[in-house]
Amino acid sequence: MQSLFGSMDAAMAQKLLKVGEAFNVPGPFFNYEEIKMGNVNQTYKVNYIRDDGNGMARIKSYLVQKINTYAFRDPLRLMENIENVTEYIHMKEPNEVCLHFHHTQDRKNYVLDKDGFWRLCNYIPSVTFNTCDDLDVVREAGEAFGKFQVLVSDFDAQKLHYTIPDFHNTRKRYETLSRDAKADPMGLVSSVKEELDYLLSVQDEACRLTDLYNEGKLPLRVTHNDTKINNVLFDENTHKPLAVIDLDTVMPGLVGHDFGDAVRFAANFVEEDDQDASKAGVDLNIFWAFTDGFLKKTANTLTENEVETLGLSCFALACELATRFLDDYILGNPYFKIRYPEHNLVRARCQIALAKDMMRKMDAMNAIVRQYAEKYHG
Ligand code: GN1
Ligand code: MG
Repeated sequence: MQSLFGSMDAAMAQKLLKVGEAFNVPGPFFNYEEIKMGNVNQTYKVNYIRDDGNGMARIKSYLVQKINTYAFRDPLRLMENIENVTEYIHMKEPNEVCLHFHHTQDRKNYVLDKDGFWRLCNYIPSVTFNTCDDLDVVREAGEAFGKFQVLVSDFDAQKLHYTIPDFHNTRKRYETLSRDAKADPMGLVSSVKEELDYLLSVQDEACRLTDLYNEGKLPLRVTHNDTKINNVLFDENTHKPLAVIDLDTVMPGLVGHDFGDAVRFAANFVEEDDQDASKAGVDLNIFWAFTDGFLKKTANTLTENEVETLGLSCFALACELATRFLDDYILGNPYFKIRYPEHNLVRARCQIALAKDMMRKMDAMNAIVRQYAEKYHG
């Protein structure tokens, strides 16, 4: 028999319909599509039919997400953070587009049922970029993340829960990798010896950012912590940034975490899971454009040590992600979504190749950072 929901998975459609009902979304359910972008949570664009006021039907969309509670062990506190941070941003910029999470009858911004932990927010019509050669767009992304940093800089960090403790503690990430490699639960470690050896050989350099913080040489700020360029929504026509999204990891952190993560994602010649790691590397033009945008917004707020370690932070984040992907591969992929068995290993190799290229280009990267730090330090 043909399903009422056509090519959609009928059980999933029913589930999303139920979630929508719990959040009091009006109008008949039309359809849904899965948004495959994130590597941790499940995301769906859910469409409803509305009357446009002239007797015609129009589509009204929402975003529904199922939180990965293996990654986010305390989703209630995560939603508390999101509520506080989004409210704070909206208060400061009431006229800007922003995410708004809906509430249930009993004023909860989530639904917890036998299938998981769900939330629902407005859908912002926009485009996103996984890779981008347009330097203006990259510069705008740098400005958007820089602006976000300044916007949340006076948010009371005491109010923030650590949604994932030690998220960017590179030392801890290395400890975890070493421990899991020793345990070798899937018997895979002998096949990744080259990757493991490389990562361990650069451990001290990769952890220098974390060490400098522990020595009191870098200030703790409120940071986004997941600054992939696809977490900036751009206007479909003008390609100007509309909003920074994915606030699950807004926590106290270092400015280098946001800068470094953005660069390791956006300035790579290839996507982070390209099967041909030999193509990975830093595109200095992209690096230059992102740095220009980011420092335009933040240069005045940064300490000397922060500026001096921005180049290093890119290497640190590439290595940190490589340790995370490799660790997940060794454990049988419990954390990141994968599309094929070697996916996490492919990701790890790509980050390693990128990290090596960053090492070769570190002087150039530092020079670019210095140039823009001086330009925008007024
Ligand atoms: C995860 O789910 P997504 O794509 O926003 C991860 C990031 C990684 C990224 C790698 C909470 O982000 O830290 O950099 O994958 N988020 C979490 O693609 O672990
Ligand atoms: Mg994320």
